[in-house]
Amino acid sequence: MATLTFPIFFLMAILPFSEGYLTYIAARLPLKGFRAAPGAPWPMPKEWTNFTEQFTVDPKTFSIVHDVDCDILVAAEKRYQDLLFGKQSGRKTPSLKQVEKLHITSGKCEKYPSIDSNESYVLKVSPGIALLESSAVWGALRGLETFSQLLYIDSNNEFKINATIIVDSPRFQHRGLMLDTARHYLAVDTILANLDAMAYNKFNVFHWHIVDDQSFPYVSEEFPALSRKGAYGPNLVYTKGDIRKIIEYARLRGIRVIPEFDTPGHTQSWGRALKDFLTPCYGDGKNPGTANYTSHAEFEIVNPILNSTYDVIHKLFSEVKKDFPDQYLHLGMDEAYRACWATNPEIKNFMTSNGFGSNFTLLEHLSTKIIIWHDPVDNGAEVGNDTIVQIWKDSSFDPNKFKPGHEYLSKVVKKGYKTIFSACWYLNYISYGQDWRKRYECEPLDFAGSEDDHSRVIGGEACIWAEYVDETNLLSRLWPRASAVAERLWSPRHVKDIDSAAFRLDQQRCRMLRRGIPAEPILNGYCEQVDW
Ligand code: CP6
Repeated sequence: MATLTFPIFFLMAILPFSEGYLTYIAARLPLKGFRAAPGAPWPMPKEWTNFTEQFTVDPKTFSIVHDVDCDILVAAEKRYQDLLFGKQSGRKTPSLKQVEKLHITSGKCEKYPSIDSNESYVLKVSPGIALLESSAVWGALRGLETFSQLLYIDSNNEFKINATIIVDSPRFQHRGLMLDTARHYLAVDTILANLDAMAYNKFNVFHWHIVDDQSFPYVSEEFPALSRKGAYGPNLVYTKGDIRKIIEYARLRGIRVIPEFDTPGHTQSWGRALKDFLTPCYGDGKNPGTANYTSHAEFEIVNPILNSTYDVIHKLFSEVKKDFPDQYLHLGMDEAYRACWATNPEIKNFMTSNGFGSNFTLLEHLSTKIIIWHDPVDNGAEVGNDTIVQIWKDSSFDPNKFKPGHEYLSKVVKKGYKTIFSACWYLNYISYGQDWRKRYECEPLDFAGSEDDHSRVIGGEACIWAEYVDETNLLSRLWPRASAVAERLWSPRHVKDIDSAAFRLDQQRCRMLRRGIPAEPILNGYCEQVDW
């Protein structure tokens, strides 16, 4: 902390400020008279020093320049030239001292973001010029987004920006958002729009729950029948071209794409194309949970005995691995209703001698890293010790208390696994009023544990299961509710003043609206300058 604070005060001393300054460290209350400081960023940076001196920005002459050769930066500059001024590039010529350009000094130009990407940056807005410095291109992307948020239109109808110093880096490395394209198909354009919204909120992982019981929209070259028989329709699929487009769009925004092919449960749609792939459940082994889903799943669990099962999984996952460049694959493993297997004596014996782990041995050849839901670990299975475990259960079936799921998190962390927390961020649950507050107040590290235990929580994910979601409501159901999760995962732990957050979030919602994301309202009132 001390080493980071020093350069700030040093810079404050050398920047020429005519009107003195006012410092906001993250989470201070906004200025009196403002509902939130104009140009307030979301999520809150680690250190934000917002001075009172203002500069104008002229849309006609402002430019962004950078000094490393990087395709990601070239594309980002183009996007942000538009995002900065929107439809208002013809605003009247400003009068005051200007900020004429944003100069980006970014280190390494890496091709794909990864779990180790460095997203830190420093941003200084001073007379004449704004400087954005980062050691990798990913920080430059985050800093550009912040810069765009600092801009506001004042009562003179001019674009303004305050003298500012921001030193920023994320609190958690994995900040994900999960979409489910199996319960309802989502058009590629909707997924791209959602990636835009993710970038506006500094999310960096798109977890794509692509197939499930209800449909199989992934087009496989190895097994074309899977989507031919398992998708909702011949056009309601994702081709190789669609997938490439989505991954490229995400890459340019510093977002990883991690596909989930959920096994051994949730595989009913696979069974439409693959004979003997699934095993029937008998008697009491029928999944009691199917009542919650749209279709009854009598044949829904992978048959773990047959060699053909492993052959399919191996070939399919080899193909998936070629389509998706990320180091990680998500294998699901949630809600594999083990009582089903237990009702079949042959399978029961097989599982007793081979266990849940045979799936993993099989995938060693693919040299992929693995994420799973926490069910197998809860059931006592040992999974590879570099497996990342995602927590979803939240005891919400107990109506008397809102239990955000830390008991599950703490158990898994104490077994030594790295974890991703999602339990309190199931955005498919909706309720009347400001339910973003509950999401905002959920603190992942709010459980008793050592520093080591806490360090194994590598981040979290907002999840939107799509039984009741399709293109008509996805974006407005997610935004700005997911923004609450974004700030919890990016900003320092002490950023938790919810009343001041409300006004900044309202601003962020209006910002998203201006940028074409139909984010729902969180407060009464209206958005100014929606035509910006
Ligand atoms: N589908 C899959 C689901 C759910 C899970 N896995 C789910 C369970 C409970 C709730 C919401 C979604 N629909 N494949 C659990 C990870 Cl409340």
